[in-house]
Amino acid sequence: MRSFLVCLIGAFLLCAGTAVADEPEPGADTTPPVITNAVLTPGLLSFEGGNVQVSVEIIDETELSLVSAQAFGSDGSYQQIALYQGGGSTYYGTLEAAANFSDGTVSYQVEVQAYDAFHNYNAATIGEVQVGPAPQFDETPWVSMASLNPPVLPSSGGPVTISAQAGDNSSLSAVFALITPISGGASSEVGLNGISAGSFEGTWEAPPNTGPLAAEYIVEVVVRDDIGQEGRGLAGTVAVEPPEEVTPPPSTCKGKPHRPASLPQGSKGCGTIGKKGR
Ligand SMILES: [Ca+2]
Ligand SMILES: [Ca+2]
Repeated sequence: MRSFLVCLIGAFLLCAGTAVADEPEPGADTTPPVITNAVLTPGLLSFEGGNVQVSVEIIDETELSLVSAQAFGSDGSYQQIALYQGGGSTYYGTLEAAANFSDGTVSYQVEVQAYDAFHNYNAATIGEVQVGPAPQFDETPWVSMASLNPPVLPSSGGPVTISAQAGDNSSLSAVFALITPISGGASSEVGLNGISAGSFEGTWEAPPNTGPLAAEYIVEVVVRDDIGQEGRGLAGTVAVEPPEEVTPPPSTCKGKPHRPASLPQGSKGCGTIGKKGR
């Protein structure tokens, strides 16, 4: 090759007798540069990307005339990397890996080319840098029209139907009602079943109330999506009434004026009915 170029440059007559133009001159360098000991640091980046240091040894027995590096992204990108000679035959450069907002990994193949002074050429893919996927935005699940029926029960308790509309941009993993006694104490959960697209329903069996006051419960509908994000909606409160007071036996004093307690007891005991047994 070189001898051919020399002929073109002006020594035509001297070369005229040379039968094969590609025949190397005595002592000419016919060996391409060697590309070795490549290091990419770091080889793996988070989705935010960043700089990667390229270090590579390019060795030639005579003299290098041109070295260069490129990065080919799996996203179709292309980047020229300037190489600077460090100590000896080591060259350094910087790959700037862009942020990756996709849900897949983007990789960069780094290739190095080198020419020596005798136009011998070599190229090598020296490694790959990976930029991880970005965490994808995922909406929280929604709940609407949470309701319950009936809101008031007799002291014996009974079934309460809880219903809600719910959904998610991806999918739901759980739909349930969380029932919390207002007076304190542990909450309980009741699963809601899908009854039609986006509609859920379940039944909670309210326990009987033996206390002196109404037992009240807060009912919330809780939904979770496939990655555990939670949405909540208040369905309302349920009141279980206290037992009715025991009806006192019919008074024989009905219609008669009650005798003040401060007065001595009358013959028939009227006005003192509440004090029996004392
Ligand atoms: Ca060489
Ligand atoms: Ca979601």
